[in-house]
Amino acid sequence: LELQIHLREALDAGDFYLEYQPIVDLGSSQVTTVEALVRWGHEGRTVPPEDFLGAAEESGLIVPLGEWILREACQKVAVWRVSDWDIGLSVNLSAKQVLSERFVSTVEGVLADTGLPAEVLTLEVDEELLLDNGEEAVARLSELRALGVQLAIDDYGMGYASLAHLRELSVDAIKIDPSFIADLGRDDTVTLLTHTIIQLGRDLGVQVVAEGIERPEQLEQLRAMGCDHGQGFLVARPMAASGVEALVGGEV
Ligand code: G
Ligand code: G
Ligand code: MN
Ligand code: NA
Repeated sequence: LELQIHLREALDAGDFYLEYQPIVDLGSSQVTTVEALVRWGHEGRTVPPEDFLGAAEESGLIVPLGEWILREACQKVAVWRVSDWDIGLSVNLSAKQVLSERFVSTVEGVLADTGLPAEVLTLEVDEELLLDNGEEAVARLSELRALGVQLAIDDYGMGYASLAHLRELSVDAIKIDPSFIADLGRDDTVTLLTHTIIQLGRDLGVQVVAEGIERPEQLEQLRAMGCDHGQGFLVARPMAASGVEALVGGEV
């Protein structure tokens, strides 16, 4: 409860900030998208999202916090795009946010206010959201997609019935869970599964992003498998907005 009060105060005080992690096209090595990642600057140190998102969900603060994250990131990327940089934005959503009453109109309003074209924004949801909330989640996400934004399934492959989700809901991208990438080339089953996910994405016309690339061999293997996009500490770490500005139009 004390944490929940602190979080409310932090939002009012402007103590949350965003980092951005570049996602590259594995063919060209160009940065195509940045994923916004929230942090809490608290008593001189940075608190990672794992340590406060659960409490923010429980208290419902995730709704105004999520709106702040979306607005802040869309504003930044809209400015970066003015200098002719065709950069996209990916934002993580939590279940409570997606299922909240006004979320679709919030997204619509933020796009209108910031002037960011809808198709430049990707909204990331994880499979748990679909597992736990079935029809309601699918209906809400379909409304969001009808706005013209893109949908991505985050941490893909970890959930039960991963394949079925692709049938219920049209998505634009799947992000392969880092646990697969960690064992790529080291575990034959994982390597085969990763290959299969990439192939599935190609067959369905869905973009595939590999997450958690840390070693050069992983990058090479993913390229050879025809994976579209990559993200991970080897490519680039999450960075402040000023770090992204230094990349404009260039390679990481
Ligand atoms: O950035 P980091 O590795 O610390 O993120 C840890 C977890 O927090 C990841 O699961 C990530 O998806 C989640 N996360 C990071 N930023 C946001 C955000 O802005 N909104 C939501 N809902 N989750 C986020
Ligand atoms: O759940 P989600 O995919 O949104 O989590 C994103 C988080 O994963 C980011 O906040 C980032 O800190 C973390 N991350 C990104 N790349 C790597 C990586 O190469 N290795 C590890 N261990 N974590 C990563
Ligand atoms: Mn994500
Ligand atoms: Na996530």
